[in-house]
Amino acid sequence: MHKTKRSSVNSNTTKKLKVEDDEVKEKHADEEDADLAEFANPVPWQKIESEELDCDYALLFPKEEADALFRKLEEEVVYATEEAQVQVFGKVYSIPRKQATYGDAGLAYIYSGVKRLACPWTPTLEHIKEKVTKTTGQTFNFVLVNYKDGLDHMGEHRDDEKELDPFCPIASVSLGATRDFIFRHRDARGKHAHRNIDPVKLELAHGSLLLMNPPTNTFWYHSLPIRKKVTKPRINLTFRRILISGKKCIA
Ligand SMILES: O=C(O)CCC(=O)C(=O)O
Repeated sequence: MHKTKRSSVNSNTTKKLKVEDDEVKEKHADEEDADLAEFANPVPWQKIESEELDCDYALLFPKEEADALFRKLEEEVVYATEEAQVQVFGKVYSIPRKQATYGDAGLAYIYSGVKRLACPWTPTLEHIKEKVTKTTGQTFNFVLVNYKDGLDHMGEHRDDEKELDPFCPIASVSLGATRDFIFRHRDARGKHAHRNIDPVKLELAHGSLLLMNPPTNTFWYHSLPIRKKVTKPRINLTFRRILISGKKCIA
């Protein structure tokens, strides 16, 4: 009897423990699902492919959130006071846009022959970086911020500096006016073109994320042409991962 009673108490306790155990397991499973859901493409991706070009495009932020991010970046980002410049074949040119660079402490990036030191992340840049990381599973330690209106543009170039991690995509977030964005294969551009490969033309919308996956930037140049009819401004953020072993990356 005693034994039976004990065993019945034990059995009740075991049942209770089992119910609690199941609840804990369920809670963990829910948390895991939520984590996975964040990583597992919460946005509908569009694949953009061509020969040696591999990009993914998605609307990352809905309009209202993108509007708020634009406003916050307007308050937080401090653009270089001196005229932004690039160096091409040893010659220094002014560039038609405002630029700023943010990133992890001590990082610098040599871009078109000009060294740019990273300012500490602002809260909004950090927030956008985290969202990009959660969506893509990739980590970034640097961002180049470009601010443009319709007359501002960006000439053809590749983001292929040796300081960049060659396995990490460049993640380009656009806020503000929609702008055309054009890729041209290195063998099909300029007077030395020797192959017939169609350019790839995209529109980068407010709140969008364009992922330029390797080896895109080895083979394809990209540019943002002038669009005089675009009167509204645009902020573009290109998140990058700089290799920190190279001495050149550290200021
Ligand atoms: O404004 C853009 O979308 C282009 C930015 C870009 O090409 C770059 O930062 O390398």
